[in-house]
Amino acid sequence: MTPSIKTAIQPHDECGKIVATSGPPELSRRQDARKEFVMRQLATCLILWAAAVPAFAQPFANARTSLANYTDADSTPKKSCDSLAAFKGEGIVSIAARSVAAEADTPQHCRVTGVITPEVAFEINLPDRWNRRFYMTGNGGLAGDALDGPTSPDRTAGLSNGFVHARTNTGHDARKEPSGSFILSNPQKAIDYAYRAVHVTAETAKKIATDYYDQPILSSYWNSCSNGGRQGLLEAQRYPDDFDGIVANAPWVDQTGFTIGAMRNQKALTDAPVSPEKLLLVAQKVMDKCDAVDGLKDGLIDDPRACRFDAARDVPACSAGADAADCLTAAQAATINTIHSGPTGKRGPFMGGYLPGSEAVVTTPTGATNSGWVGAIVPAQPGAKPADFNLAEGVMRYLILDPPQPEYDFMTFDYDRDPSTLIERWSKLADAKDADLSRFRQSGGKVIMTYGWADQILQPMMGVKYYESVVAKHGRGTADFARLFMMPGVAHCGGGIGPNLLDAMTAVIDWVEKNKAPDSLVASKVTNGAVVRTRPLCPYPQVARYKGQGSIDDAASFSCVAPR
Ligand SMILES: [Ca+2]
Repeated sequence: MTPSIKTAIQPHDECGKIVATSGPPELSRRQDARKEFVMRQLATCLILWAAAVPAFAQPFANARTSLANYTDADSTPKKSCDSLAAFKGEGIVSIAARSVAAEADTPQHCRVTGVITPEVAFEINLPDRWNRRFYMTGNGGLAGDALDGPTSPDRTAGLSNGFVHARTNTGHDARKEPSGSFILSNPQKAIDYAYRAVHVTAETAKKIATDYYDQPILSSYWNSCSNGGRQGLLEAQRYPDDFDGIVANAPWVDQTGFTIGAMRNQKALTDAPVSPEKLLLVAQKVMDKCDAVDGLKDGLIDDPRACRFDAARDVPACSAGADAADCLTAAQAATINTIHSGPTGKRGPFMGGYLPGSEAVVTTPTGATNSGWVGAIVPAQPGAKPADFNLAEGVMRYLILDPPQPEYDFMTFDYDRDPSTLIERWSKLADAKDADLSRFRQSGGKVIMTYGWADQILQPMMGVKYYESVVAKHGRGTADFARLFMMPGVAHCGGGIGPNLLDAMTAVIDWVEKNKAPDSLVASKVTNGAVVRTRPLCPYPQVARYKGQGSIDDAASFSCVAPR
C-alpha cells in the first residue's frame, strides 16, 4: 500500500488510514518501520487533514500492563445484529446493521450505520466479545469523512481491544461539499461540525450498545488529534457526561486564532518568500542557538520559549542586493520572525506563533532533507498553497465570515480591526477555549492533552494557554483531572525529530478506572524499525531533566522536575 499525495477533497481518511496504528505491541513494532516511512510522506500529505487520529500515537500499545485489564472482553450480544436495523432513537432518520466477518486485525463485529437529522452520518462497531467500554474517535480538519470503508485504523484499534467504537462524519460529506462549503447548503451543518454531531453520535452509540448487549457501559473514552482534539475538549466543556476519559492530542483549541495566524504567515510569505533551501539554514541556526538552552545538547529543544531566536540577528544577513541560499534578506528575516512570533495588531500579539524548532530538518522518503515547514507553512513549490493556509482560507471564507464569502481575499484582513469583530460569532461556536471544566471534573472525568512543541500546523501555545486557563480556573486541583504533556521536537500529531510514539489511551483508562494519575508518559523515537530514543513526557509545567548520568537516549536517565 503506497500512500498517495493528498489532492482529493476528502483527504484525511486516506492519510489517517495509512498511518494510524493499533494493536498489541509486537504488531506495533512490526509497523514501526512503515510508520517512519509514512511519517515522511505526511509532509506532502497536508498533515492536518490527516489528523483525526494521533497518527503516531499508539493507543492501547500498553494494554498488557494496564491496571484496568480492559482487554478482558466477556460480554456478548443478547440479540441479533440484524435486529439493530429496527433500533429507534431520537433523530435517527435512517439506520442499517450487518454482521462483518473477522479480517486481519479486526475481529468479527456488528456494524450499524445511519444518519441522525439532518445529515449526521455515523458508524458504530460492536464486537462479538465486548469489554463493556465505549471508544470514539474524531475528525481531522473540516471533517466530512467517508464512513463504513473497508479498513479503519480507529475501528480496528477499538474492536481488537474489545471496545464498541463509533465515529461520525460530523454532518456533511466532504466528497460532495469540500472545505467549509457545507455551510452553503444548510447553516445547521456548521453547528453539527462545530460540536453537535459528536454528541448526538455518542448518545446514539451508547444506547445501541446498551440495547445490543443488554448491559450498561462501564466507561466511555475519546481519543483524537488536531480537530479531533478540539472535539474532545468541547465534549468536556459542553457535554461533560459523554466521556469519562478524553485524550486530546494537539487540540485545535483556537480555530479562529489559528486562522488569523496562518493568514498572517501567508501574507508575510507573499511579501517576502523564503525558499525551502533557506529554511535549512534557518533550522540549523535555530538548533545551534537553542538546543543547549535547556541544559542538554541532545538535538531537541525542550521548551522553545526559553530560546530568544531572532532571524535578523542569528542568521547571516545577505549583503545589499544579494539573495543567496546562505543568507536572509532583511525582509526574509522579518518573515521568519513573524512566523515564530505569531500575528500582532496594534494592541500587541494575540496569538502565539510556530515556535523555534518547528522548522527543524526532517528526512524525506527519498533520503533528502527538508524543513518541517515545507508544505505546511511554506509552499513546497512556488505558487503552491501550503496546508496551513489552505485550511485557514476555508475556515475564513465559509465558517468565520457570515455570510460566507467564497471569494474572500485574505490579504484584505485587518489585523487591528477584524480579530475583535469578525471572528467572535464562530469562536463561540467552534473554539474550545472554555476553561470551566467543573461539570466534567465533578462527574469523574479525566483529560490528557498532548502537544508537540514543534507543531507546524497548529500553534502549540494554544494548548499551553488553554491549560494555563484551566489551572487559573481550577487551581491546584487541576492536575487531579487534567494534565498537559508537551512533546519536545514533535510535529503535528506526531512526526518531527523528537520521541513521538506513546500510548495516552491506556494512561487515561487507568486514571479513570484505577485512579492512577499519569505522573509521566514515556515517548519513543523509532527509526528504521528500531527504538533509538525514549524520553519521559512530563505533566506541564514540569520538564524532563537529565540526571547527569546514563544514556541521553534512555528515559530512565531523566526525571520530571519543575522548570528552572
Ligand atoms: Ca536540548
